[in-house]
Amino acid sequence: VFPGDPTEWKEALAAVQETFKNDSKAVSASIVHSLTTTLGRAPYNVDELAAYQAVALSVRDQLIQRWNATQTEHTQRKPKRIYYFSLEFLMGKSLDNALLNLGTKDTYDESISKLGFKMEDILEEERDAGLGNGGLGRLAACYMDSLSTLNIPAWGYGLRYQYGIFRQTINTAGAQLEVPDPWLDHANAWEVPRLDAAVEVKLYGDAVRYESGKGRWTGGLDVLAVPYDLPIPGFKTDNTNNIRLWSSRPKKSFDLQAFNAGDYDAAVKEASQAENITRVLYPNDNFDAGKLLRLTQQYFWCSASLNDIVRRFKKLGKPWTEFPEYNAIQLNDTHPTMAIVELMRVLVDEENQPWDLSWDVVRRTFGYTNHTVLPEALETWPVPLVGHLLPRHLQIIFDINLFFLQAVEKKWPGDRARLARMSLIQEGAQQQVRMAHIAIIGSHKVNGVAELHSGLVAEMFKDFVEYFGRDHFTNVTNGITARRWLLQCNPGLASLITNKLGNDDWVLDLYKLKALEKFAKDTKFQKEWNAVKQANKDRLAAYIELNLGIPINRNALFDVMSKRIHEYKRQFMNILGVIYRYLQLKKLTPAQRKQVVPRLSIFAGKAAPGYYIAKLVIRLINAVSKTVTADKEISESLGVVFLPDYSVGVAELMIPANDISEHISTAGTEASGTSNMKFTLNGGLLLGTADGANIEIAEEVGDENVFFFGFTTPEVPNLRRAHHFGDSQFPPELIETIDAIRSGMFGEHSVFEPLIATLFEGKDFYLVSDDFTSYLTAQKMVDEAYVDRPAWIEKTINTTARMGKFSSDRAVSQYAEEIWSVEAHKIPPVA
Ligand code: HBZ
Repeated sequence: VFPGDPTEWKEALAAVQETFKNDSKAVSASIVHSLTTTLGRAPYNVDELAAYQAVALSVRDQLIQRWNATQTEHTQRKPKRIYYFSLEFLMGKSLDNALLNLGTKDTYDESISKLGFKMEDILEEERDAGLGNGGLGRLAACYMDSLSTLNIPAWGYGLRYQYGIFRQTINTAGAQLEVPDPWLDHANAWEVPRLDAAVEVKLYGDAVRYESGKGRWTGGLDVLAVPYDLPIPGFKTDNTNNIRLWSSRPKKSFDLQAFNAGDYDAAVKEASQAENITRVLYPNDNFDAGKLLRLTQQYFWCSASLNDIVRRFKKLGKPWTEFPEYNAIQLNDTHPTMAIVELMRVLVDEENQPWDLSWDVVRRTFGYTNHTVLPEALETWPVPLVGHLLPRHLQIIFDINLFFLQAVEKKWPGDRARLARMSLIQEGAQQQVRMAHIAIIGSHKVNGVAELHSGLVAEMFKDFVEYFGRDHFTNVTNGITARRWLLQCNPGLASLITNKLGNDDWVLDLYKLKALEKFAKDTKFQKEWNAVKQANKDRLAAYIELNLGIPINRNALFDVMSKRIHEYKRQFMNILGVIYRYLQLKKLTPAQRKQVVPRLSIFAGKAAPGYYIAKLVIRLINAVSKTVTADKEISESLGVVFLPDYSVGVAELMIPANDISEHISTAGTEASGTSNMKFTLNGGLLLGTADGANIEIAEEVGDENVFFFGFTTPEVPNLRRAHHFGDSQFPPELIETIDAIRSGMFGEHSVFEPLIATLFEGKDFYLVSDDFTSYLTAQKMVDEAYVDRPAWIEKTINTTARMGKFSSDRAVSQYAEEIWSVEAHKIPPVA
């Protein structure tokens, strides 16, 4: 339906379509159009940044066309939609990904070079969208890519932080310094502001209860939530989903009365309070900071997003009982749990629905994904804090709890201990709201992110398993998108694979890589495979030399460990292993040293700004790097590098260059891991513990192709007990290593004493001393295996070939089928 003259509309739309043709003339015209109009540049005055922005705007226009077509189709046909609620979307750069997904990269390449630029340089101008901490945020980004590719109607909902994850710099002492990341400073070409679709969100105020669970929330502070949309293209489909990010704004810009009375502070107080909500991403991963501003972010986001969904649903004119037939909401960890309470409030208080009906609607709508079993990461909020910010929600939480505990009591009469364990409220000096409990009872499915982890989740919440049945809990092993994590980041390997297999079907069906197995022993193919690896290593080496000034031996075995710095992930054990290697090398004669496989140990990752021990690990790595780099006797055989400011962009450079990657968490602590999948997909071998998805990777690629070591999850409690009672022995290799640190070999040792103390006074909670010897043995096996080049390359080919399971397409399909009951809905071709 067109608002005016249909012919005028149709001709105008056709003319617009004409500018989106996939030929270099049309593309040049659209780039130059953006340059000379929107960006206001004359041809003599175009630098690379402006060229990038013009290209991005041109590509964005195409995405918006598809976005419009997708949303129009969905509005008309009303398929069920999935809403992925995530406080983090770690998107990285968008241009290259969009060009590959749209299939227009070659055309743009041609046009860009005719206009006098290089694609490579243009791509480099883009800033990473770092709206996430690590695995959880990047998983959300991979899933959005798969949802679009699989033609599943889906929206992501998140926050538009003004400052994403901090930039990490390293000072001369080797310590991490945090620098703000004002990523929006150069306007963001990928977002579409929707000022007309802003919604109001209420905070603070007072609440009253009426009969039968109903109540009313009054007073308080109203803030505006303004949506910014990011169109998310799929691969080889026109389907273009949406990520809607909310930005907070004051409802009224300032208080004129206070201003006129000369009280300037008060005049702007409310305004800045509102603006602060989406100012900055909390830089913790796997840790609950428990701050009022964080809870405010969570509620602001949940309320705005639900409001949006409810508004859309009401337009359908369907009864509330059918809400779950049109909407599925997936909670990415407990961060969006308030959405459960908010939907109850909307249904009961505002839509006047009965309590039981509302609770049933809620439970059929939500699904909850758990990403951790670490106790320090499980969210709880002090009851007084919740009552202060969200008075009505606190009442609703207590009411849900009352009904729930009555039902538990009915099932297990008199079991007071069980009631206390299952309550939504944890008793103690200060009452706390347990977000995981709300998420579990307010959802129809709870899932962990790898087989082992999902088992641990079911153990941790065993009361809930007994109450709801084992079916309430399930597993969906994580996955990664092969579009970004092979096709885009490793074009050399991607085209080698495509040429060998005769097509690029593997991009849409990663199991197709299996066909590579039959070439694993083929000498010619091995040579080509290895040449790609070497080129990727050369590229990374050049980057390190340029940025850090550390000379790199390109023939070394590249051993990469990049992820957030955490005690449970045990970067400490890795660097202790590196020190031990260094000490052994020092004992050899130059001739003997020549026999040893040269090794380059590369580390990258950010530490939470307040995480003292993690920051000491970074200092130790840099201290070791400094000593080893300065030791000319050793530099051929060992290199140690800490690459600063790990990000999606840096990962795209490091991952294709790995010979091995390390995933060495204490058994039972890493929920899944996803970089383990990225590294192995890119022709590297996995060195790891029996933890998270490592176990499933080993199952798929074969035990003979991974290097596993260390104690297993069931053994952990006994080992910890032994440390507690002082019954554990430290292996001599570890003593030798610690002595070396204490000798001052890596600078003033007192700096590192608190880190060393985690092994002693800290009772070695993460069991470094227990796993150290087997870790060194595994490293030795890596060295030995690497010498036999054909056998090594065969292993890496077979590994890549068997990674099909770890595609996010498989994971998302599983969610769609087993949790969301949502089907693909292909839109008609756009042009
Ligand atoms: O989620 C990670 C897990 O540690 C990792 O094993 C898993 O593969 C990945 C995807 O499922 N968890 C996180 O990344 N968690 C966070 O980043 C986080 C951020 C803020 C929080 C808590 C956790 O408040």
